[in-house]
Amino acid sequence: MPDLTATASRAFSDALTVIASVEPRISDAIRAELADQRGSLKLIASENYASLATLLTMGNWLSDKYAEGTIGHRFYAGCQNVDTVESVAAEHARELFGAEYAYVQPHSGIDANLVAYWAILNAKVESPTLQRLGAKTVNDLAESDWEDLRAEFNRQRVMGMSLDAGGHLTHGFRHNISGKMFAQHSYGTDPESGLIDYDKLLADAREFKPLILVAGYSAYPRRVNFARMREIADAVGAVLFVDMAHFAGLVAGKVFTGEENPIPYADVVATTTHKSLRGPRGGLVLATKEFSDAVDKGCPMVLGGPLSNMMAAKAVALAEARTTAFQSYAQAVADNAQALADGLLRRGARLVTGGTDNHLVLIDTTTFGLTGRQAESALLESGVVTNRNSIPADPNGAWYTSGVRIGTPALTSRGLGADDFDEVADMIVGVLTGAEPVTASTGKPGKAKYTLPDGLADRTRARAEELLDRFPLYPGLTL
Ligand code: DSN
Repeated sequence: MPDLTATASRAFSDALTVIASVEPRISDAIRAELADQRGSLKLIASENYASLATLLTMGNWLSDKYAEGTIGHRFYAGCQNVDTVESVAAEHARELFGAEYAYVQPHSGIDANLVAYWAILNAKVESPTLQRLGAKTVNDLAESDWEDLRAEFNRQRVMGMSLDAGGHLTHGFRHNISGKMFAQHSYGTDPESGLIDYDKLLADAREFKPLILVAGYSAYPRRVNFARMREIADAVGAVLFVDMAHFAGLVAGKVFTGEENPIPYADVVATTTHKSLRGPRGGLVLATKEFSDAVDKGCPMVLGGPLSNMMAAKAVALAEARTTAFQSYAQAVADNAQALADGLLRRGARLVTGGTDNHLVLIDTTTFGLTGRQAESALLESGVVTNRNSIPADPNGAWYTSGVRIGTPALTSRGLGADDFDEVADMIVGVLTGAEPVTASTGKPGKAKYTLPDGLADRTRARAEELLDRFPLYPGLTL
């Protein structure tokens, strides 16, 4: 077996030489990004490190081909190779997740969610306009019918988790198109436990009667019972749509099984491919046969032409996710999150829901006297990369926030284990304990500025670098 890392090193190095001959600032930025990623403690819950094979798949001639439409039914000639790429990626997605149908064209998670929403409207809305026209899908409508249709679709209802409870913008938030195209109602979490209260959710759903019940999250540190979600959707006649962008890797890696696996329960599931799934930046949609025709209309109804090079990279990453090595990785992601939560709690941090059983923890920074923004900045100065995040009933709003979200997928890819995450917890609590908010010029508590004791940031950064030196990113990659 040839040394594939040495081969990849030559490939990347040669590619950078070629790029530098045209625009050296870009090749420099690519090298600098690798250095940044190597040297910082990357704890953003939605980030990861794709494999060298996945990265190499993105830069090639597939990028130059237009291929709007679907496999075997394109609006352009000469798409036979794109058909192969898309078929292989979809086959891997179906088999990996046990789904009836997979659509691998979405360019991002938001795109995937929009395709899902459009497909559900398309398949489910009893529209007088559509009935009047005897049309099967909205694609058959004339321009003059669109106004009536918009009014009818606008009355449709979506019910998703609120942003401050951990839901995503696309689950009906008022500043996202999902909150504009639908009437929306958010469900929160129990004020005491921070957990989803399924009985209350059922009662709310009975009152609101959504067309679409959305399950899934970006910042909820717990598993969801999708069997309960299915029961609730059935009780009110809703379509169950699951956004598993954050935990797709834990589903693929068989950490979330039984009632924690959304695929057997949901009508439509969307995900990104670059978070815990560790693939290229992009999205995909899984669906039951009932919704497959409507999902297949994603491009050009919702999406621009598919990025064939990215679909190829999805195929490679999905093939990797079908291995037992990936299953071990996914289990380590969850085990490491547990170790991180235990380490933070033992050192006095308050965590939303009191802990975690997925890949992320959410620290309530108010117990350190800090906003999320101050905590995020103090940690970043110390070489610890996290992101600020709202917590339930957040007193500081969505910009400053009162929490930081911390995830284990990226550093687990580098090989860190439970003891290492305990050390990470020690660094985080050290910085948050040392940071002091700076009073604003108005005399009110400041929300952005902070101070750190002399030397704390440098000492923490040195500790982080020492830890990371033991876990090289892409071992053997000579760049
Ligand atoms: N940006 C993703 C996240 O950080 O969770 C969601 O869009």
